[in-house]
Amino acid sequence: MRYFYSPDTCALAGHIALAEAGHEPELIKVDVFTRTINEPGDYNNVNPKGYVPLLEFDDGRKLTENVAILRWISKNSERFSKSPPDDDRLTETLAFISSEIQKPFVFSFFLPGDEAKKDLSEMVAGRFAYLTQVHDKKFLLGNDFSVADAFLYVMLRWARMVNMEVSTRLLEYRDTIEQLPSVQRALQEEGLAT
Ligand SMILES: N[C@@H](CCC(=O)N[C@@H](CS)C(=O)NCC(=O)O)C(=O)O
Repeated sequence: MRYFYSPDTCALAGHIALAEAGHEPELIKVDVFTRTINEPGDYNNVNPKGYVPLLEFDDGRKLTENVAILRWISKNSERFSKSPPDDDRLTETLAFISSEIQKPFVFSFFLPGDEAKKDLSEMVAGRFAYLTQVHDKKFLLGNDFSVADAFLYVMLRWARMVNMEVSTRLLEYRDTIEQLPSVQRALQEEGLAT
């Protein structure tokens, strides 16, 4: 199995989930700005979409999109199958993080125009505020860590990177996740450990 990622991007979520699940993929670092990898050919030949993450199975099949990759990891490991999250809730939560937090976050980083940036980051802050209101368990889907937590953790890293204010509850949640050995391992492998 090979996992194509770029450090501290949304692909860190799948990286953490793979580590937590006990999968040991070969990690392939992609430069998303030049779309190149450390092997012959450019990344567009691997993924015509041009972005990370991408999970490639040993038989050559490829899976893209955070939601699909994270769901695959959740369903294909003993670790997550021990106490599987409700499948509909998992999909709902991953879709929410992907389209309501991750995408506007990325646009706020790269779109020109201060007004657009401000609107988008207010939108993201509103989504974090919503999550603070509705989630009262240790993790997003209950008392067990799920792949959705790996995804939200990465979004909270981004919030820290841009000094976005988030609730104390989410900060504590982020810090709890950051202590997990799988998270520390993925951070180490991406050169992000402090
Ligand atoms: N819809 C995709 C979006 C992935 C995405 O936005 N990836 C970013 C990193 S967080 C990327 O590789 N951007 C480079 C590009 O779009 O060229 C998914 O959820 O997997």
